[in-house]
Amino acid sequence: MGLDYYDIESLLSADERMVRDTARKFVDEEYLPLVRDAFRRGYFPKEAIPRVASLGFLGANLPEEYGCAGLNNVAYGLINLELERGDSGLRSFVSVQSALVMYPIYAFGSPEQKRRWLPELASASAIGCFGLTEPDYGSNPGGMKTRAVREPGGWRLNGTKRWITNGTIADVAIVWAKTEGDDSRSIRGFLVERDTPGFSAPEMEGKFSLRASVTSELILEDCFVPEENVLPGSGGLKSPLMCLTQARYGISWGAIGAAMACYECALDYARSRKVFSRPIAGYQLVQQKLVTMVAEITKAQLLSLRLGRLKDEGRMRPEQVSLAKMNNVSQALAIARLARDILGANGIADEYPVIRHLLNLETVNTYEGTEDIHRLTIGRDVTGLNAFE
Ligand code: TGC
Ligand code: FAD
Repeated sequence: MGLDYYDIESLLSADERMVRDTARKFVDEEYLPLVRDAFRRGYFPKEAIPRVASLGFLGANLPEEYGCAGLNNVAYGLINLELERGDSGLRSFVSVQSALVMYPIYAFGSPEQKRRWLPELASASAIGCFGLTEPDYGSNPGGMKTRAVREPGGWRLNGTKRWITNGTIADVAIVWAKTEGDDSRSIRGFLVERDTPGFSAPEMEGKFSLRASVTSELILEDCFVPEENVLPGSGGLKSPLMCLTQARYGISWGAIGAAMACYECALDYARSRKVFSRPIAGYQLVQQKLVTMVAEITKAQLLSLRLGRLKDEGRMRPEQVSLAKMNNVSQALAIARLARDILGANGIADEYPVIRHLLNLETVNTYEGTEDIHRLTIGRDVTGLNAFE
């Protein structure tokens, strides 16, 4: 079960607990044995993909008619928590497939696109990626340079996307492009299939974070995309931002899992590690660090659970998601740093999961909107003044 200082367990339904336990068992028995070597050598353990799909974790909160599990958003959040207790790269894989590929097809796709792609993506017969960020446009995607120009029967796409999770292994990329000059209101989503002439997705090298995850460039050189591959319901920057709201919701839960893994490791270590006369857990300075972790994890658990209940009631606002993503990830990162410190020299060794989580959380604090961007989003909401202009 893990750290549960406020008996949050009793706020969960039997179904939610069952889903959580299934994800926990998968991570403990099947994923943790793979991830240390994968992180060390820098690859995503793809052998886990069929299991993740067969357990119903892909698009888990989308309807059963498309081959999905039809779970509520709290159960979906608990899956994210457990997967990221394993590794942020595993949660990233599931987040991208679910919230950034299946969700936009579900929300903006034609009936044919939904019938074709959603069951394939749920079963992992197809893998997807989401191309929004560009080399010069990350926090400000409205400035993107990627263009789609109309042609008979479809569109001609040119541009480069960078830092794209799953890119190299994706069968389909959701690519966001402007269709009229430099106007962000003209942004639309395109389903670019892997074998499209002019499309390539080289993997990016040299990451010290999310090493057990595929991160890629997407290069589009005169790619022809047929009309039936445009997401007909997409229009304007708001469409990709709506997808980000879904993914950020899951990340707010996921970060708690990484924090719990770090806390539990630090607590075990502090109880058994003797320095001077006794276990370091008996020293006040170490207890202060552990208590900070307990307090921040408990607050994050309550924040995400409340957010999930609001989402299930259809009352969740994007700015509330910003608060949970900003708080939970930045606190998880602070917790990972405290845990690393408690482990002393062992804190930098991959014999323990802490340094891996710490390095991963540096990415998680940046992607899906940096901590600063979420702070300014909340600032705009409470003051009515826009700091982005
Ligand atoms: P702005 O004028 O604020 O908004 C344009 C329109 O969109 C609406 N909107 C949202 N709708 C839904 N959800 C949200 N979160 C929304 N945020 C804004 C807004 O109401 C407006 O609607 P309308 O009807 O008036 O047109 O746009 P802006 O250009 O001022 O930008 C605002 C800002 C900075 C907050 C936004 O650009 C932003 O969020 N930037 C951060 C970019 C980001 O997060 N990129 C993530 C890329 S994907 C990724 O990182 C995947 S990692 C996955 C993994 O591996 O797990
Ligand atoms: P910048 O926008 O250049 O920001 C640099 C710094 O400036 C940050 O500290 C930022 O907070 C700060 N800053 C920016 N604007 C302001 C402001 N107005 N006021 C104050 N400070 C500001 N993107 C995708 O589209 N799809 C993916 O699948 C994906 N996966 C990713 C996987 C990994 C491993 C990583 C690292 C990134 C991924 N991203 C993905 C990209 C990610 O979303 C961007 O990196 C992120 O949005 C930040 O953009 P940037 O890196 O260009 O930073």
